Amino acid sequence: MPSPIYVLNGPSLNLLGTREPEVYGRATLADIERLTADHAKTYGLEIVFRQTNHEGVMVDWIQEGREKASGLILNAAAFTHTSIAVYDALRAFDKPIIEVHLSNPQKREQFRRHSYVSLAATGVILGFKEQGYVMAIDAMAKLIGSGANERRRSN
Ligand code: CA2
Repeated sequence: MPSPIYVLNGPSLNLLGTREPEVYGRATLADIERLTADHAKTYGLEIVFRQTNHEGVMVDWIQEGREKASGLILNAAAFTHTSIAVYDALRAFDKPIIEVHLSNPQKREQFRRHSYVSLAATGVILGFKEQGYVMAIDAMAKLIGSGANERRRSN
């Protein structure tokens, strides 16, 4: 089995399911973790799923992933729009990076339209609520060539 895919979540995503369901959906972060882990399993992939409200912790986890992850799925929440520290950590991450957002920041306030994460990401998935994480697993499995893909190719 390849190294796990790191799925990292930024500030206030621990509050999902409690407010603004029309923007972010009804799923809690625990629901999203289950959905993502179950879908990853269908490709023979494992995930490490985490959330933090702290920018330095996010930087530490991205750096940890350089050694321990086969790819990164990142919803950096508000750090997306503000954090050069996260951007610099992503620039040093040499494996695929998929940026995910539950909402579509492009059709919201002006300050959400710029993403430092996008400058370093392999690809971006916006606006599909919790299904975006499932779509990111599909994309990541293709990018890293999961066991399931390997099996399909050899048949
Ligand atoms: O749409 C996304 O996934 C975002 O990353 C969510 C962030 C926002 O700052 C980004 O612009 C887009 C906000 C996450 C906070 O989520 C809450 C959910 C329920 C209650 C309070 C906060």
